Amino acid sequence: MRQHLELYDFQPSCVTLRQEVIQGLQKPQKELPSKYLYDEVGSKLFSQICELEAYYPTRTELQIMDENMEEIAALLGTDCLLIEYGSGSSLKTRRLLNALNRPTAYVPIDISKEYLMDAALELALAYPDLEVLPVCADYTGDFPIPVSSLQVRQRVGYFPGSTIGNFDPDAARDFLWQIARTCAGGGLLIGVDLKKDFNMLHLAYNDPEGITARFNLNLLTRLNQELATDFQLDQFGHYACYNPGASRIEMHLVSLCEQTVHLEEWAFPFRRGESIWTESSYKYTLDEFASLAVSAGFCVERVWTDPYQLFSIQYLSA
Ligand code: AVI
Repeated sequence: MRQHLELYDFQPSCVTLRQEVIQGLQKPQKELPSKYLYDEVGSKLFSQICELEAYYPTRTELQIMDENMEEIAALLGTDCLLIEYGSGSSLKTRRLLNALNRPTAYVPIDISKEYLMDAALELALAYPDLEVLPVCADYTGDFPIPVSSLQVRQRVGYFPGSTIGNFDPDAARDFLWQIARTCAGGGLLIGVDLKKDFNMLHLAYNDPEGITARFNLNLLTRLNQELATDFQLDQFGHYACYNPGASRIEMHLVSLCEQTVHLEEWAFPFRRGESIWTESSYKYTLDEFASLAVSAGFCVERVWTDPYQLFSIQYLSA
């Protein structure tokens, strides 16, 4: 058993966060990158979202996975280096690792260092024969993938949860292209959320328990803590709606009054009702996603869905 895990640390600095916040709050439509929703508290809140009745993607993806695990494992084959982009709690990974025949190494990549290390350590203890190589990074960035000390037959990317939906289409293609290069000769197992009834989508991002609202507002708490901004949390509200023309959920933080927020010498005025756009979550048809995957250099090998076609898991070869 490996008692100690080496961390490959490429965590973006506070300077990057500060720059992106200043840039984003100066835009006519204020915006903040959704990756900053995932500090330690945000990651925990997101795990709670995944348990919600209203949030169908997680349980549907798990159900599809469970029903098709044998076939999925057979496609991935033996002796692979599994690279998970945005590993979070690595919950789905355990099911995959249980089914995989002799996975050799696992590279979880996440931006939240504490969360990553906790999850990686738990996994290393649960799978003593697996080489766990945690990487703290913004997974869309440029960083080297650690080399396994063991014999690896192919690299397989794992990107569940339809996190690809949080990328605008051009950025999604660029990111998939980057994975296709990293995993050339192997493939990518990816979860993709599908277009559906608008009301179901609305409920998933406006849960009655208010966890998604807390997740969204936590971004402002984080900025107050890490950059000493002076956001008044009770003066902003969570707002999420589906934009059918753009095929995406848009999540915002809406200013409930006229106010000014400060970051050092910078002042950012808000009108009442003006919002900060914090996240997009694109929904695809199977054909739309196939075009995207092909344009990024992948070949769609296999698609699994649930009986209501709410969600899909796809294996793309690179
Ligand atoms: C991580 N990602 C796929 C989630 C989604 O559904 O877009 C993030 C999320 N935002 C609010 N609820 C869940």
